[in-house]
Amino acid sequence: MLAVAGGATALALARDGVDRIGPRSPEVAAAERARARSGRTVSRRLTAAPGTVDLAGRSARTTVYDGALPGREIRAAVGDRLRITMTNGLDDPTTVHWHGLALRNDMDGVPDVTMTPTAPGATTTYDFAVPHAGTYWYHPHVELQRDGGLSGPLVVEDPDEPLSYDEDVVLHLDDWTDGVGRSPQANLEDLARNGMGDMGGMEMSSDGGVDATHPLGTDTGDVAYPLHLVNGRPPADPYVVSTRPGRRIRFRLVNAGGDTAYRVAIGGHRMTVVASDGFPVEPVEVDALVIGMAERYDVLVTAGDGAFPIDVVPEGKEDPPARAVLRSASGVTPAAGAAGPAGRLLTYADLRPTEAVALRARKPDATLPVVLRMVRGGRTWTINDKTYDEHEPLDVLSGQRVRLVLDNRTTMFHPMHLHGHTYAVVSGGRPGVRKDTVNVLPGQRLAVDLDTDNPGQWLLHCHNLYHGALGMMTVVSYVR
Ligand SMILES: [Cu+2]
Repeated sequence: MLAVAGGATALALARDGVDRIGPRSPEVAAAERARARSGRTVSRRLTAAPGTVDLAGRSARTTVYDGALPGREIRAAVGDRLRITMTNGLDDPTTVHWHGLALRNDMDGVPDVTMTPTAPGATTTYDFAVPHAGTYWYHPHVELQRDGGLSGPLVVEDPDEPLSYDEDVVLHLDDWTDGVGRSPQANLEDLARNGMGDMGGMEMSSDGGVDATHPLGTDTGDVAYPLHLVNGRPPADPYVVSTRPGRRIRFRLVNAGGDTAYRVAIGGHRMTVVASDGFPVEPVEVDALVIGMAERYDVLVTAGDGAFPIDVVPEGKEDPPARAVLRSASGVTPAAGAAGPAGRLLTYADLRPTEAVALRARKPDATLPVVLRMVRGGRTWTINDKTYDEHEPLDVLSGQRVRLVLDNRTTMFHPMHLHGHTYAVVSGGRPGVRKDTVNVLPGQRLAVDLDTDNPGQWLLHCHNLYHGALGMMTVVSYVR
C-alpha cells in the first residue's frame, strides 16, 4: 500500500519551533463553547465494515457503513450536538471526516493532523456542535477508503428555513469500481507508476481546453469507472423519486465521487439553485449544472406530470452515465439524454451569496499563495512544490481575513477543499459565493477569502482522491 503521510503533521507541530494551535488546545475548546446550542443531541452509531452490495443484480464486495450504500443519512438541526460512535470493522485504521462543517478541530477526522485513526476493532465517538444549516456529507479521511462505499449525506436543517418546499430528497452521486472493476488501490498504483500516460496534457492547449462546452477543460479525470451511481443505484436499477405533479422538491446533490465531476439535468424541468456547499445563494434558474468532486448544490424543482429522467453524466469522460427517475404519474420513463449542450448551464459567475451569509468586504490581513502543479507526468501532484509528506504549513493568525490564491499551473481542474471553514470565492475583487470546495480551472488563479475564526490545524487539499493521495494536500495552520 502507498503510505499517505502518516505522522507528517504531528511531527511538524513540534519540529519547526512555531507555536501551533493544536486540536486539543484551549482555543479549540473555547471556540466550541462559543457555538450556539439548541440543547438537543442527535446520537447515532456507525460501523465501517466489509460488505456486499447489489448493483442491479451484480454483486460487489466492498466496504460500507452499516451495510448500506450510501451510508445512512444523518439529519440534525442548527445548534444540535452530534454524538456519533463509529466502530471500525475494517482491516485498516479509519476516521470520519464531516465534510464542510465548521466544527471543533479535534473532531475533524484527519489522521495525525487532528486525531489518531481508529484501529481495527476499536471505537471512536465524535461529539461536536453543528453551527450551520445545509447539505454536508461524511467520509473517511484515510487513503482510498472513500472510493469504496464509505460515505453518506449529512443534512443540517434550519429551524427558521426561509425556503418553502414539499419534499426534501438527497441525491448522493458516486463513481464506482470497487468489486466490479479495477480496485481503487490498483488505480492509484497505476497512476503512481505510469502517471497519466499518453494523457499527460501533451495535446492540450495552455488553457486546458476550457470553453462553453468544456467548462472544466478537456481533461477532467484520471480514472475510468465502470459504473456511476445515484443513491447507490446503477442506471439499470435506478433510484426513483416518487411524487405528485406540482409538488416542490428540494434536491440536495452531493458529489461523493473520487475522480468524476457530473453534469446534472432533469428532463423537462428547470432547476432553481438555492444553495452551494450548504450555504444559501440568491436563487438562479438553470437547465443543467456541473458539480465537482465534494461539491454540493441544493436545487428546487416543481414536479411535472409524468416520468422524467434525472441525468447524471460524467463530465468529460466516456464512462456510462448514472441516472435516476423523477416520477409523478405512471407511464414509461423517457430515454436518458436530457443533459445536453442546450439550455442554460450554471456557472460560478451566476452564484451570489444571500445577504445573511455574505462576507463583508475587508482588505486581507494576509495573502497566501497556493500553487498547484503536476510533476513527473502526473505521478505526483504538489502544493507550493511540496507533496503532503513534505508540506510546509500555511500559517495563519486567529481573527484575521486571509486570502488564499489558488494558482492552478496544470491542465486539469482541481476541486480544492478547506476543512473547517466556508470561504468566499473572490469575484471582481470582492468576496462572493460561500463554498468549502471550489473547482479551480486549468491555468486559473482563483482567490478565496476566509475569516480565521475556527482555530486548529485544517487540511487544504484537492478532492480528486487520486491527486490528494499523490501529494496534493497541505495544512492551514493556526499559530499563536
Ligand atoms: Cu486535483
